[in-house]
Amino acid sequence: MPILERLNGPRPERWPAFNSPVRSTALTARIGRVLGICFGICFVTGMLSYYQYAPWSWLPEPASPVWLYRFTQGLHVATGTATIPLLLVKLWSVYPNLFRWPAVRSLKHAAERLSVFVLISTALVQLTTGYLNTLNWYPWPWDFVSVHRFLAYVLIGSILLHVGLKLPDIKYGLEADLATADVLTEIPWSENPLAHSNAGDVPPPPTPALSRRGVLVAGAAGLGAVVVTSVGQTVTPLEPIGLLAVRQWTKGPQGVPVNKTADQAGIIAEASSGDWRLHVAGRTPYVLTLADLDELAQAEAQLPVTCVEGWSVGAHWRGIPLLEVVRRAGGDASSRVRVVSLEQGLYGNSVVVGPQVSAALLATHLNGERLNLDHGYPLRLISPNRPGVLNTKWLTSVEVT
Ligand SMILES: Nc1nc2c(c(=O)[nH]1)N[C@H]1C(S)=C(S)[C@@H](COP(=O)(O)O)O[C@H]1N2
Ligand SMILES: [Mo]
Repeated sequence: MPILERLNGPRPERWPAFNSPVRSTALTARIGRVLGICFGICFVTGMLSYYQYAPWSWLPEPASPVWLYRFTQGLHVATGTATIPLLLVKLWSVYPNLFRWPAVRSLKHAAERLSVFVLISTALVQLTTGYLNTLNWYPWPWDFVSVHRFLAYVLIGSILLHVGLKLPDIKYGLEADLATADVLTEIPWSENPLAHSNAGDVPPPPTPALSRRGVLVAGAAGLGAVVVTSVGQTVTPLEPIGLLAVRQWTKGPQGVPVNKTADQAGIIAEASSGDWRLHVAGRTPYVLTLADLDELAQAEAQLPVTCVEGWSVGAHWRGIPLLEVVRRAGGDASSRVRVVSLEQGLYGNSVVVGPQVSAALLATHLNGERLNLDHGYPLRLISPNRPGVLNTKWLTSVEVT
């Protein structure tokens, strides 16, 4: 069969008897195309998120559109979640290949199998840990952010290699009709070992209960169900059916979920003390009380809180423009500003530069009420088009340089 030799190298001697005629290159290629698009979007939006998380000093993140990070991170989590059912259907559609014999038929075939092994193992770890991360659950000792990024490079590299090596099959599969016989995956009945096992009357191959089109429809339904029940964490109208969306905006005080409570941060006493002051350091240092802040807090803004873990919600804020605080300390829109929390540690401070200095707010009020202690009372940073993790809560000082 020349086309087979051309596409797949030497033909395997033995084919698994359990290979269902529902599987075909046309089916696998179609699932693979959607899976590839989802992986691609997930990779690009993931890289964008890393940039937002730690922007390059020569390219500070823009302050508008204010919803951009909310959109790209929502897309990242939605496409990442969508790849889970897609990957499972894709694996189901090809796994009998593992049982073809001989296991390695040429150098190209060996390289192909190795890249597939790396691809599958990386994808399974990446998707599982990524999904657990959206649940705000980190049951492992390593640093999620760096491991997630490292695996993303390995995964996208092995996908590109896999696509490159499989290009002729992909081309054949996408051009092939879904309904017709497949020279790459189907065992001609005459060559099937089962057909020769008992001489005489051999029953024809069983008619599958599900068509290939049926598999595609079932896969699309699985993808749709998973996405629709998880995007409620960011597409707020879908919240009521958010079975898989754990972080729901109705579940937090003042209509906004809380990632870390004041109790967990261990700052309740200091934050609620009457002695609280905001210390501003700069060319002309000064101190503000909460009463001073209230007098100044006349700016209002509609800005979303967008957590890297995938939930986001629009909110109405009132506070002081950061730029005003900076100017009083002798700085200006080009200053580098560091806001510092009462809470020490990883999320205890945030550096604001570039367009964000003019766009960020030091908020005292959320959705028409004084900030709840869990949302950062007495004062927090809120900035547009930035990951939530950079919007430091429970501020104690602002450093202008
Ligand atoms: N000091 C401090 N600020 C913080 C955090 C924190 O753990 N400590 N969590 C951040 C994260 S991850 C997010 S998503 C937002 C969420 O704000 P919220 O809890 O008011 O919704 O706060 C950010 N600010
Ligand atoms: Mo977050």
